[in-house]
Amino acid sequence: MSEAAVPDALVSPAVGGLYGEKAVGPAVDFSYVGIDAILEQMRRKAMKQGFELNIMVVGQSGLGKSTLMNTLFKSKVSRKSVLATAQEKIPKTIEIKSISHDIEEKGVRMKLTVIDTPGFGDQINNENCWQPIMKFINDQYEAYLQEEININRKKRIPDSRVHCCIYFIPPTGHCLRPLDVEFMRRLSKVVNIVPVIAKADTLTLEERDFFKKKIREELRANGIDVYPQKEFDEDAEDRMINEKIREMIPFAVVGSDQEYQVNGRRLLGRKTKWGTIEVENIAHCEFAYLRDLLIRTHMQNIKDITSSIHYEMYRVRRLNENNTMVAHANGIPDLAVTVPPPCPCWVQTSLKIPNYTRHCLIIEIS
Ligand SMILES: Nc1nc2c(ncn2[C@@H]2O[C@H](COP(=O)(O)OP(=O)(O)OP(=O)(O)O)[C@@H](O)[C@H]2O)c(=O)[nH]1
Ligand SMILES: [Mg+2]
Repeated sequence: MSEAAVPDALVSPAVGGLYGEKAVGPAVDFSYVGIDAILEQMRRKAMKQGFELNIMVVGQSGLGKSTLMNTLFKSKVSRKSVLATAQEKIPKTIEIKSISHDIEEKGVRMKLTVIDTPGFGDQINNENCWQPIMKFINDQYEAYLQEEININRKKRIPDSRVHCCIYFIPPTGHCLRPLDVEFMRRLSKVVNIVPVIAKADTLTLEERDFFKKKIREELRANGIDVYPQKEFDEDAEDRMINEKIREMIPFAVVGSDQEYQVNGRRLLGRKTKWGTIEVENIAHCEFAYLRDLLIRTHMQNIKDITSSIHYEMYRVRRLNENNTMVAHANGIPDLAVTVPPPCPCWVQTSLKIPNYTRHCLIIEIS
């Protein structure tokens, strides 16, 4: 086909055509295929669809979970979209509750959902107190799975899966409590856990550094893999960035939803007799690092790991269960159904999941 015979509609957007003006001017590079234009197509699609992120907060009563979520909404994440409200006291959380917030910035829409939970481990006997949280997380996976396997499924499945669980550690300055270890060990197998030291303004800088180091050691000793998990680093660059985060975890945070005027600037802070603790100031606390990890640098990765690791394990296990039930109903003995062993997170043992997780992912069940 001669050059003149190319229909207009086929002219690459990169040289005009579909969206722009007809190409005039500099000679076209004939070796150019236009593969890079896929990025623009993906960007347009993502802008239209918007983004969703579901964050859960868990921890002992009074550690500032609800306050921190308000801080997150009112901080630079969504300051523009939050109307000034009367300064009311945050009530005690008594049930698991989801609050969604639509945020728009530079034409990008995001639905941020926070799942607030009541004080965890407040009873005299705290055995199995992690179960309601585990159930909530699994219920969301189940809802997604049911929609996914529906014959007439929605084009876009509503995603209520918990992408990340922020676990609040009390600022004791000593070490993790057995309850903290138990919760994180069990839950880190089904959801991305981001531990934080609550009310960090109650610790001196030395205490804070010591406590952070101690917690990291204890997590390691107990085989608890919190987000960003080493196992899921994709390449050397990923590893380098995530290693820095792993060295900082757990973030020592301070929360507040009260705005103050300091040196002519309006900011979120906690006013004390000796000054104002600015929650977004990294010299005062590590809230900004937490926010950046969740929203600015790792949001897509947090969602990808939820979908390709945690949800996938749930899906494989549930479909295996169904297959086994059908086989039993048809009188087929167990051996005829070749199913992999159930995922460790499901039998809820304290085993550390080895690379075996990845093997689960490639098992397709027809
Ligand atoms: N010093 C200090 N106090 C805080 C901080 N964050 C919250 N508080 C205060 O701690 C109290 C409890 O805060 P909440 O946010 O209701 O705590 P919660 O964890 O949601 O409590 P429950 O709903 O009972 O589980 C409130 O008086 C807050 O103002 C913080 O970072 N530092
Ligand atoms: Mg609360």
